[in-house]
Amino acid sequence: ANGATASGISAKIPAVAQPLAEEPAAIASNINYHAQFSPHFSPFKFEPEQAYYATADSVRDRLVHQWNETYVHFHKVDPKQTYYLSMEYLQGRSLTNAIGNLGIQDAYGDALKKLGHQLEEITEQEKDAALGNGGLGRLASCFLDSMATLNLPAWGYGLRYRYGLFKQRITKEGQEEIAEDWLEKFSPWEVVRHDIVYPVRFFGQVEVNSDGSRKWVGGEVVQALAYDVPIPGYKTKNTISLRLWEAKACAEDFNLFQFNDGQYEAAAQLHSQAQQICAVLYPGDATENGKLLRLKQQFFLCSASLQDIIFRFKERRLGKGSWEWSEFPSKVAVQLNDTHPTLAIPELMRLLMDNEGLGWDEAWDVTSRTIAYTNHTVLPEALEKWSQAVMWKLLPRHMEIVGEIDKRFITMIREEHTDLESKLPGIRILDDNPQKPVVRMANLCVVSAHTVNGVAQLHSDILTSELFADYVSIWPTKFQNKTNGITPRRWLQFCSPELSSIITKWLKSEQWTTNLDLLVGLRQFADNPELQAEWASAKMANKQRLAQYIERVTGVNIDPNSLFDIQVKRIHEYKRQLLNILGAIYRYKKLKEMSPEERKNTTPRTIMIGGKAFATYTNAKRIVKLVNDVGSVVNNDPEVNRYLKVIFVPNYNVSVAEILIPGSELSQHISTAGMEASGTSNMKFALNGCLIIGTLDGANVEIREEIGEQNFFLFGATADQVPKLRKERENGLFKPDSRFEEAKKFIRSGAFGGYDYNPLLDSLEGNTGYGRGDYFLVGRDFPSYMDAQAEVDEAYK
Ligand code: 4GP
Repeated sequence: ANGATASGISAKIPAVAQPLAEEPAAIASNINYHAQFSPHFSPFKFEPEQAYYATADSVRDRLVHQWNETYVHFHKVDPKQTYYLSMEYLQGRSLTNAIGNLGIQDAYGDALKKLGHQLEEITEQEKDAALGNGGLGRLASCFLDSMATLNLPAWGYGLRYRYGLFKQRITKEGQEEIAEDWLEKFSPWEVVRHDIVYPVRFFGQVEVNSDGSRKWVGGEVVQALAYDVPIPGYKTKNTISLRLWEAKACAEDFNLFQFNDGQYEAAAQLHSQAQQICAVLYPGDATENGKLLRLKQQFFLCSASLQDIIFRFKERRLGKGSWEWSEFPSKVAVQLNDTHPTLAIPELMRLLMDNEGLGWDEAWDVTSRTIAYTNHTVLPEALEKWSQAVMWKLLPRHMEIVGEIDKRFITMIREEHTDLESKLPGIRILDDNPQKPVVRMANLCVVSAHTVNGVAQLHSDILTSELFADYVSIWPTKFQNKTNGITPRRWLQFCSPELSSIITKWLKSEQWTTNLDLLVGLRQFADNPELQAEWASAKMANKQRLAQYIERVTGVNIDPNSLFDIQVKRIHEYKRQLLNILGAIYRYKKLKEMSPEERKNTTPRTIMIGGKAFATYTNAKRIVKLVNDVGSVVNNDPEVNRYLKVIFVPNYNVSVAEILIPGSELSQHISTAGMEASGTSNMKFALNGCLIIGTLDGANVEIREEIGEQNFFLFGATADQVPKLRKERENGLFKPDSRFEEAKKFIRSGAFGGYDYNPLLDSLEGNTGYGRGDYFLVGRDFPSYMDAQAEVDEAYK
C-alpha cells in the first residue's frame, strides 16, 4: 500500500463530503421496487427476510454505480494496483457496513420505518459471510475496507466457498460442527461476471518444444468464474472489488452418452470434481485426497488471479502504445496473505516464461519485484510443507520451476555466502529428506519475495532473530514490520453508535473515524465527570444489549452490573483459554469456601469465552466442553451465582463480536509469550474502552504503550524467558503453585461432571510420569495471572 501511495495515485477519486442526498421516501420506493421487480420471493410477502433482500438490492444499486465509476477511473489513470491474495476473508455482514460507509443509515432507517420495519431487525436477517477461520481472514477484510477508504486502487482475490466456516452448536458432548450454508438463498452482495472466466489446469505433463521452451499440457482443466463483491470505502466514491473464484466444468465435460446409458454419476464426474474445489473452506487434510484438494484450492486461486492480473495489465498497457514486461512490477503489487497463495510464485514464472516467452532471468526479476509475503504465525504446524510427490503429480511444471529456484539459491549461497553453506539444509526450499521429501513454502516465499513482513513488532523481531534469521544477512532490507490494524468504522463507529457519538461530541469532529490518532484529544477530558457519566451510560447500554443477547442464545441471565470479562478467539492451546477457565474454577472454589458476608466483598464477574475449535483438534474441543461444564455448575449454583457466571458464547463470528466487544470491560489476551503473532481483537476491545489483561505478546506490547500501563493488567513470562522455562520444566525444576494444583484437583474430583478431563489436565503436567510438559506454560504463568486478576477486582471496585 505504501508503494502505491508513493508511486502517486495522482488522480484520487474525489471524496464525497456530504452523505448522498437521498430522501427516505425515494429510498422506500426503491426498496419497494426491488421487492416487486427483482423478486426472490413472492411479491406479496414483505416480512423482515424479504425486506432485507429488497433493502440489500437497493443498497447494491448505489454501490454498483460507484463501483463502475471507480473501475473506469483507475482504468484511465492506470496506477500501480495492489492485489491481495488470500484464501480467507471474514467479511461478516455487509448491510450495516455499506450504508454506514455511504453515510445513508439514517435515511435507510427512516425509509424502512415507512415500510413498517426496523433497520436493526432487518440487518439481523443477514447471514455472516464467513469465508475464513480467524485473525488472518478478518485482517484481510479489514484491509479491503481500509484500502477502499484510503482511495487506493486495490483488489482482493479469494475463493467463493460454497460452505464457509462451520456453524458451532453446543451439545452435551461439546462442540458439534454443522455446514454453514451462507448461500442457502443467495448473497445479494455478489455479482457473477460471466465474461470473466479463465482455464486452470491440474495434473498433465510437461512437453519440450523444439526451441527448448516448455509447455504444460494434458491433465484436467476447470474453469474459474469470477464473482465480484463491491467493497465501498468510507465517505468516498472509491469502491473496490473482492473477486471470488468459483470452479466450474465446461458443458462438454458432461458426458451425455454415459448419462443416456444410465451411468449418471460417471456422466457428471468432471462436474462434481470441479465443484469439490470450492466446496468448503479448509477441507480436512488428514488423507491424501484431502491434501490434494487443498493444494488444488491454493493453485486454483493463484492461477485464476494471476491470469486476471496479467490480462488487466496487458489491456491497460496496450492502450499506451509500446510497453515492456519490466514495467509489470511498477503496475502490479501482489501481496501473499501467509503461505497459502505461495504457488503464485511459480505460476507467475510459468505464465511469463511459457506463455509470454520471457527468459528465466527476466521472469525472475519481474516475479520477485512483484511478490511480497506476510507471515502470520511462527507455529511450526502452520508453516506449510507440501509433499514433493503430490506436487509433481498435480503441478509438474511448477515443480520444475521450484526446483530451479532452489538450485539457483544453493548456487548463490555457495558462491556469495559461503558462511551459510552449513545452514543450507534448513534454508533451501526443497527438503530432500528421503523419508519425506517436501517443499517448504515459507522458504520459497522468503527467497522469492521482495519484502517479508511480520504482523506486530515483537513477531517481526522473532522472524528476523529466529525463524528467518539465516536469511537476514543475505537480504538485510527484505524484512519489515507491519503491525496489524482494524477498521474503526466497523469496530467502533457502527457497532457502538452510542460511544461513537460521545467521542464525536467531545472532539467536536468526526475525523477520528479515519484518523484514530485524534482520539488522543479525549485525554484532556478524562477526568471530566460529565464525559465519565456519558461514557458509563453508553457502556451500560452496550452491556444490557449484550446481556439480552446472551440470554437469547444460552438461556442464562447475566447481571449487567457485574464485571464483563471476555475472551473470544479461535480455541487453541497457545491462546490459553485453559488458563482462563482454570482461573474461573479457582475463583468458584474460593467463593464456595467463603461466608455469605465475605462474598459480598468480592467483585461480581461474568466470564464469557467464545470461539471455534478446529474439528479434529481434540484438546481444543475438550476445552470447549470444560468451559460449558463449568458454566452449567456455576451458573446453577444459587449460593454463588450472583458473584460469578461462566458463559460459553456459542458460534462466535464477526456479527457476534460486534455485540460482545462494545459490552466488554475486561478482555483477556493471554497467549504464551512469543506465540501470538499479533492478535487483532485486542485492538478492537481497547478501542471500545475495555481494559486488557494480558501477556507481553504480539500487538499487546504496542497496545500497552498506547493505552498506558495503568490500563493493562500485565502478567506472565516474556518471550525471551520461554525457552529456558520450558527446559526447566522438562528437567523437573518447576514447582507448581498450590492454587494451580488446587484448581486441577477440583476438576479431577468430578466437580464439573463425569467427562474424562484427565487427558487435558495431563497436558499441563511436567514431563515426568504421564505429563506432556505443559508446553504452553499454563502452570508457570498461573500465579501471576491470578495476582493480576486480583488487581482487576480491586480496580473495578
Ligand atoms: C493469525 C495470528 O494467529 C494472529 O496473531 C494475527 O493477529 C492474525 O493472524 C492476523 O495477522 N494467524 C492466523 C493463521 O489466523 O491462520 O495463521
